[in-house]
Amino acid sequence: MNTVAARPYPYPFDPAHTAVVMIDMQRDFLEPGGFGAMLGNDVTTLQGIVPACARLLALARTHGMTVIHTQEAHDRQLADCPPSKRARGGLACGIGDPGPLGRVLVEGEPGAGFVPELQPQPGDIVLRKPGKGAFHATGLDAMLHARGITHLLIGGVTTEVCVQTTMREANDRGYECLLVTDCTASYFPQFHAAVVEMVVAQGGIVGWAAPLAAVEGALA
Ligand code: TIU
Repeated sequence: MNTVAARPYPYPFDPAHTAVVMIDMQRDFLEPGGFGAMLGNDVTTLQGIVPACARLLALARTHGMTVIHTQEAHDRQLADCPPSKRARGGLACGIGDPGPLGRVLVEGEPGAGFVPELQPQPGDIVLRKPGKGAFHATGLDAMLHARGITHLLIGGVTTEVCVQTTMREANDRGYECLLVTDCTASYFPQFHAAVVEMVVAQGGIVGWAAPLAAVEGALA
């Protein structure tokens, strides 16, 4: 067992039963011209976490943890995109429409791909998901059970949308989750801070939170 100095209290985990889940580090959310920008966001607010995310992925591979990259993207016919999701926001260029990074939030398009620094490596798992939570309409739960994974180290974007939704879904399914606080970011810094606080409040009602240095310290 390794133990992370975490909030609200120490987080014990066994790397052999732990997955790093890197949520949606895609060009569509981090680069100009993608879905995040179409929603009116300043995408540069997310870019600062990329080096820490790369370190977390490298650490996971070194210690034999399962690495999962999720990707919010729809099939090319948008058959898995609820009309409500496509209509939301009344965007001039929305989900499925042609944009500077290809069709917005569609699999196989440049925007759906991961940022260059965080490309999946051999042995990593890539999980496409149509929703904000990584458990909705995916095989993630079965995949984790099959590998004996009980603990999740979670990073990616955005903290209050896909990251928080996934962490709550995982918590309800019995996974012990640690939010790696400097490996996740929001377009709204105040939302990021609020999520960290609400996760660890009430005795860790959703799970634990700690910076990457604390995870590195636990594995040193
Ligand atoms: N808009 C926003 O903050 N996020 C998303 O739409 N998806 C993810 O968080 N991946």
